[in-house]
Amino acid sequence: MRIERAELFLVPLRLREPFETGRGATRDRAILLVALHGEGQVGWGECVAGETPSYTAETTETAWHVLARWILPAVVRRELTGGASAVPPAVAWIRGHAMAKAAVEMAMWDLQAKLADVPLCDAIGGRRRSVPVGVSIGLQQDDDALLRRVDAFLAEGYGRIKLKIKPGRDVEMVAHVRERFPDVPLMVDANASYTLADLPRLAELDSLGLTMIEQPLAHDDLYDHARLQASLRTPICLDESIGSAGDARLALELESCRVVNVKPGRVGGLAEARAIHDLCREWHVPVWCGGMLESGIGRAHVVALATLPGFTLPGDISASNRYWERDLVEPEWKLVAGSLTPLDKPGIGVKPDRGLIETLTVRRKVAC
Ligand code: OSB
Ligand code: MG
Repeated sequence: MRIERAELFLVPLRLREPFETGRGATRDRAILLVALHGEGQVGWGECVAGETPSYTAETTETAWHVLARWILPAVVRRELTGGASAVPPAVAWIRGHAMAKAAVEMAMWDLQAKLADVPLCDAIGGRRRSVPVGVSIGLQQDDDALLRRVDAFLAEGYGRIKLKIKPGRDVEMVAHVRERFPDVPLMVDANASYTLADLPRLAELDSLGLTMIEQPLAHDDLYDHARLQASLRTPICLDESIGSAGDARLALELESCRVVNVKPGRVGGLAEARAIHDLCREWHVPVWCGGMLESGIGRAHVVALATLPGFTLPGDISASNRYWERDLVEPEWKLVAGSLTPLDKPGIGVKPDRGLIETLTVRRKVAC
C-alpha cells in the first residue's frame, strides 16, 4: 500500500464543561487530526495527546513536531507492504511518541478497511456489534454538584460511572455517591495522584463496593502497585503505567493490577492495543477501552477496538454530546440503550465533516 499525501489539522474544540482530574483541568482541547490519502481513499486518525504533558510526556505540540518531521516522512510515498501492520516497524526507530505514532497507524487502519470495503471492527477482528459504555466524571465543585452529574448521566443510560479522585477528594465523596446510588457499577480513577504512604486511606475505599481503582500510584511504579494490590480487596486497574504489551506482561507477572485500561493512543496504535487485549485474555484479566476526550474520529477507533471479545467491561467511550456542542463527525455518536454501535460502513463508518474541520482548523500541514 502507498500513501500519496498526508494532511495534519489542528482543530481547537471547547468541551461543554471543564474536565478536572487529580492532575489539572481541561476546557479547551486541541484536536490533532491525520488524514492519509492513498489509492483513491482517505483514512482518518486522531492524535490523543493533551495540551499539557501531565498524562504522559506527549503534548499536541510535541506530536505535531514529531509527526511532521519524522513520522510522516517514514510513511508517505513509501511502499508499505502489509498496510497498517507495516506502520509500527516503519516508525520503531523513533523512541517514544506513542500517541503521534498511533494517530498515523489508526489512519492507516481506516484507509485499509475502506479499501477492503469492510468496517474497521471487522478489519481488526472485532465480533461484537454494540458496546455497552460508561462515563468518566471529572472532579466537581462539591458533592452536590457531583451527585447531580451522576444522576443525569444515569438518566441518559450510562451503565457504569467512573469518578475522578485525588488526595483530599476521595473516600467521603465516593461514599456519598455510593450511599445515594447503592447498586450502580462504580469505580474511581486517581490519575497517579497517590503514593504508597496513602495505603491506609486507599484501603478505606475497599468498603465502598467499587469495581476497581484506576491508576492510584505513579505511572512508573509497577512495584508499589503490586504491594498496594496485595493489601487491597478492590482490583487495581492500570492506565498510565501500560505503554505497551511488554509493560502489560510485566504488570501481570508482578500482580500490579487485576484489570487493564487499553487506549490505542497511549500504546502506539490498534495493533499494540490488540496485543494487550490478547495477552490479558490469556491471563483471564478483564480489559476495557479508555477514552482521551477525543473527537468522534478518535472515538470511532476506540469503539471498533471495543468490539473485540475480551472487552467485557464498559469503557470510557461516551457519546458526542457528553463532550461537544458539535462533534466533527456525521452522524454524531449517540447513546442507545447504554451502548454505542459502530456503523455498518467501510472503515471508521462515521464521516469526518471536512467543511467544519477546515473552518475550525488553525494550523494545517500537507506532506507529500
Ligand atoms: O485517565 O482515563 C483517564 C481523559 C483524558 C486523559 C486521561 C483520562 C481521561 C478520562 C476521560 O478519564 C475519558 C473520556 O471520557 O474520554
Ligand atoms: Mg485513567
